[in-house]
Amino acid sequence: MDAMAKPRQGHALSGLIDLARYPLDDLDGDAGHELIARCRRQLDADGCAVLERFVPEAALARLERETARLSPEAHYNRTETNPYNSAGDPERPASHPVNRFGDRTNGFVAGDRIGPDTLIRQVYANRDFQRFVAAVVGMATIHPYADPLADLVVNVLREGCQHPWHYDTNEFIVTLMTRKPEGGGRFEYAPGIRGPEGENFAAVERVLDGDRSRLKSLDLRPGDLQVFFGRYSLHRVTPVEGGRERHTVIFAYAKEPGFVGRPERARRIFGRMAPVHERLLEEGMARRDKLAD
Ligand SMILES: O=C(O)CCC(=O)C(=O)O
Ligand SMILES: [Fe+2]
Repeated sequence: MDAMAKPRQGHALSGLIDLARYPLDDLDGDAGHELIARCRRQLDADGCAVLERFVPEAALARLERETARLSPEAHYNRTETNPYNSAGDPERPASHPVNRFGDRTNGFVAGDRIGPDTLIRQVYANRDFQRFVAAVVGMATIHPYADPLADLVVNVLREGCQHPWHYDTNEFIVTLMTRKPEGGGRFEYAPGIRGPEGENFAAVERVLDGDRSRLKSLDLRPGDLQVFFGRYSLHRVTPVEGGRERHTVIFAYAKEPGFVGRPERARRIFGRMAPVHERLLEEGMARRDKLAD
């Protein structure tokens, strides 16, 4: 037995994450530094890092069963959205990206349905995993959300469901695919198509019109972990084909502790609020009342 094997055996995530390939338990060692550097290079290059087979083959069936068990709890919501998640602009032509709306029908299992003993919550809560994600995205520390619905989520796409072309508002997103559909459900993105210097509407319009010249397309497999900066890279998930659902776990972290999503968003995504959202709503109304006086 080599010296490395010992701590791994005892690690909370051993067996669930391929620690030989992804030494989360030894981030300060050479292999840990090399792993973080490799992920950061990928993110620098095009805003996306994929850690293939992050969950090893032997644990995949358990993981897939877990999200399959949770998936009937998904709340589905149907919206039409443009890439900016904003209202359209009647002053601009119908072909303009702000006026291009796509169907976003999506299911989400809320975090309060995902118990502390589930595999995915053990990963989410694990300090070494958090430390690893922070290092990869270039933050000193990251914190689990204080939002009991949006902290850890299973995204369920059944036949015909998709994420139309959009940008994310979060700085980064960490996802783990646990089930792949028979067809479709491909993640496609246009790396760095916009930036702090501008929207680049002309290029975005070309993508929406079907130009694939600057697109990358990922063939994610169950067990692959993805870290993605979605603010500057237009992206989508193509419609799922066939009866097999596409399942991905979304691990949400914030720069600061205590983050809670907006109550309206909770209602839209999960069809309900948690007590913390209700409190926020009441406080907001109380503030507005005061201002009106
Ligand atoms: O499921 C994915 O691969 C990405 C989904 C996505 O773009 C999002 O949730 O904003
Ligand atoms: Fe996204």
